[in-house]
Amino acid sequence: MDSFARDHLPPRELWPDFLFTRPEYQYPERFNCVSVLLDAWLARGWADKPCLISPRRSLTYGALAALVNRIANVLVDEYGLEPGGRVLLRAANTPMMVACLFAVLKAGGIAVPTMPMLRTRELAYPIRKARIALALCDGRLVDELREAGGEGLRVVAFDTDAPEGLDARLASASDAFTAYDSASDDVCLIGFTSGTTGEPKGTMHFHRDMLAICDGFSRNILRPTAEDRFIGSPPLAFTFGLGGLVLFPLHVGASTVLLERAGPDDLLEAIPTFRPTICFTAPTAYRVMLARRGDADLSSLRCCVSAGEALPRPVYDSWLAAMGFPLLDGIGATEMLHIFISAKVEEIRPGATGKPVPGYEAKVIDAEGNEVPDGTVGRLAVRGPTGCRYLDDPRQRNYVLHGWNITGDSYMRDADGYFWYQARSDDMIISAGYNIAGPEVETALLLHPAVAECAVVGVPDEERGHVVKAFVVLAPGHVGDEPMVKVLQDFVKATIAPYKYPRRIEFRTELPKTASGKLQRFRLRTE
Ligand code: 3UK
Repeated sequence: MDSFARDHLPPRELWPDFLFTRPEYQYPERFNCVSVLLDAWLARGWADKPCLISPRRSLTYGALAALVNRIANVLVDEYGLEPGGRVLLRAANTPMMVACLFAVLKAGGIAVPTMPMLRTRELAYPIRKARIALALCDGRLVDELREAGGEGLRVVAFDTDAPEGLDARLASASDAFTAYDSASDDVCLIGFTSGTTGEPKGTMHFHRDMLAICDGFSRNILRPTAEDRFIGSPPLAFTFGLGGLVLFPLHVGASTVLLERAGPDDLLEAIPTFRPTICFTAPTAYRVMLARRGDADLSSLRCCVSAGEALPRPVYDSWLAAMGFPLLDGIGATEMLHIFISAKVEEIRPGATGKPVPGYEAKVIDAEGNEVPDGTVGRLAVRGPTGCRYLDDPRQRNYVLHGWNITGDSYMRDADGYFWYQARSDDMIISAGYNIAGPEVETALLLHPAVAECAVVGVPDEERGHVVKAFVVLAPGHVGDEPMVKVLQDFVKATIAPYKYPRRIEFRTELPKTASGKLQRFRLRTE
């Protein structure tokens, strides 16, 4: 047994509190999450039911289970994977990516999924930090990984005809494999944060966490059935995607559509073809889908989850008007594995994120850690069945305070217990004594037809401390000149409280984003 992950968990006193009181979070002391998510359906006689669907290859539950077993046998017999061993995974969202992930977990290993768009430099960090010696990689993406890993990393290609690739080994491997009997608190996943600030952090998650998010947000808020078909954009290396596109569907015996490219235009093309019922993507993608949908037949959809960034009220309103059902907003974090505040469709309060997912507790605190009265803006603190455990990282002390996870978001709770997002705490702008939430100004700007994208930050100013500055990408056909600055400033003043208007506006052709598509406002702030 390789104890590296266990040995590099934070010291116990820096762990968040874990709450398991509700009946759905009672897990046995030992189990392998793959047995519950995959093998259980075969025992039920569902081997022929569709599971993974993709344009190139689709797999039933039975076919996926057999493939996972073959890969697990090769991992153990040929590549010497031991329980606790880390395996880096690199691919777009494909059936083989899912099969490899489950094979690693089933053999007791620890999966470290990475996004296909990461380059050599960005891959080197997780390889070193998580001490990874073995990688399974889509054959089309091996070059940069080999360069990043050097001598110490064995890279095995998959989805390739190459004789030394994984696929060639599978033919002779057995399709039977007994799951490693993991402890419910054995690490099975290290998810690296997308790094809106600083170096990525490795978040460690246990076998029980894979089920806790299914029994949390999915079972209580999303409520899918075996008849549902999932689709969406987030990479499986982003826990938003892992949960929404793999764990949630498999937990209920549903099917899921995996797309290698899943931008808004790709979704608009795929939805009429595959007729999914549930979609997971980011608010910006829903906004673009609405604008470009034309006469695409989206009628198969019954539920759409928005997370990753704040859902602007105008996007919520126009989606509801156009589609007849609301976007389901939820805030999640890599540290928490998935969504912890959201609302059932029938309990949505437009503009608010929602209430804590059953099993989670949330509160709003001040700088000293004291709870503030309802209606006051402060820092969000949460705890529940999942929580932050960074891999060997001093920043654990910033994220966990007195057992509560501090997500870095500013929130306000109303008298009915709904949580209202304000901004990332770093994106609250204090200008001449006023608190201004950058995202609120962005929402106002986005209502103007000339604005395609924007980011609002506070920049230092002698007189006011900070002033509101907007970086704007204009829609095609508009010119970023002085009159346009005035037009947009007047528009914001007429839309929200005038003191919030952007005193400075700079036009750009694009905005800095992370690999998972989030705005990197800190880069604009520090330019
Ligand atoms: C922000 C939101 C407002 C917020 C994630 C769902 O985004 C995810 O994880 P990350 O670690 O980022 C976490 C931060 O993103 N955020 C996420 N959702 C919302 N802000 N409204 C939202 N609905 O600042 C949070 O602290 O990349 C989302 C599931 C799994 C995830 N990992």
